[in-house]
Amino acid sequence: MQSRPTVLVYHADRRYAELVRVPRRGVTVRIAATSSEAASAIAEAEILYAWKFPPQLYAKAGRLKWLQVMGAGVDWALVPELPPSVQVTRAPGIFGPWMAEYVVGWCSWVTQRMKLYRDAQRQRRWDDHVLPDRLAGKTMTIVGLGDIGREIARVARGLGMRVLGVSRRGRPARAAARMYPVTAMAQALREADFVVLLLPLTVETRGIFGPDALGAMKPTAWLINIARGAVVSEAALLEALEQKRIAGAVLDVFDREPLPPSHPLWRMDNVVVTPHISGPSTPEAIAPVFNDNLARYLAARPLRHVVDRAQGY
Ligand code: OXD
Repeated sequence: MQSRPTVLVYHADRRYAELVRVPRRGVTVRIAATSSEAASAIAEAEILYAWKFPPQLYAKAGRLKWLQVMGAGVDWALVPELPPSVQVTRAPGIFGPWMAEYVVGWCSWVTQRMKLYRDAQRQRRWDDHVLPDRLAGKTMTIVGLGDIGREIARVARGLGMRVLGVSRRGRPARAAARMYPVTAMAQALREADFVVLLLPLTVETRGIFGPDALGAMKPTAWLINIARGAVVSEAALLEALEQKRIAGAVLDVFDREPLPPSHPLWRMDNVVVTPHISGPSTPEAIAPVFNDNLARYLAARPLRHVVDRAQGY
């Protein structure tokens, strides 16, 4: 460890750096808002606090020991260029409440038939032929039951929903009435009224949600993807949506972001597109996680929330 380690904060929002609470021994905080600013600071950095750091700059990161990820997913951080000795830490406990409201909000949009009543309102039509439905009694299958999934499960259960979970090994979890290993995912999908994707993007999960998974869903079921676009086979999803083999999809993440204006998903009636906002990162929310780990780092104590680089999450 350098006597006064350098923390490089890589983000355009300066509040991330302003909220770094420096313990007594001190650190030097450097800020980079752009890739070229980062290029001139990375060689000094022992600690990197960043969102989507440019991988080509790791070649110069000779002193780097620890990367604290801002944001929920760590796939962008676990690139081959990142030196193997660097510890990566995530920020759990922050995104679950946001994403739970997103998921339950859009599930309610479906069951409360919000689109239908708004359309009727625009036409000044008193349409009382269709009644809303209830979330209570519906089944939500959450694929990827980490800390975010458990929070979504808690909120969904509070509304009377039945929650099934899918995880790598399918180990029992209090959050779900029943857990399934990923090899038996189709069984959990068959029962779902809402399927929520929350798996990390890894070599194993890329494209995991393809024709078989979509084919296992009920024609009345909705898919909600708040994981990564690439866990779903986009071609299979477009086909399932076009042929109405599933009721619809609420998509916050895409293969290509921003979603190109010519993309067919924009114009599909049974698709809701949101611009990757389901779990926003704020400097205020992540600062306590970083500052706690910074104090540990400087005291040579083990860091918390360390990512298993081999597993990819
Ligand atoms: C993410 C995020 O990792 O938005 O996708 O935090």
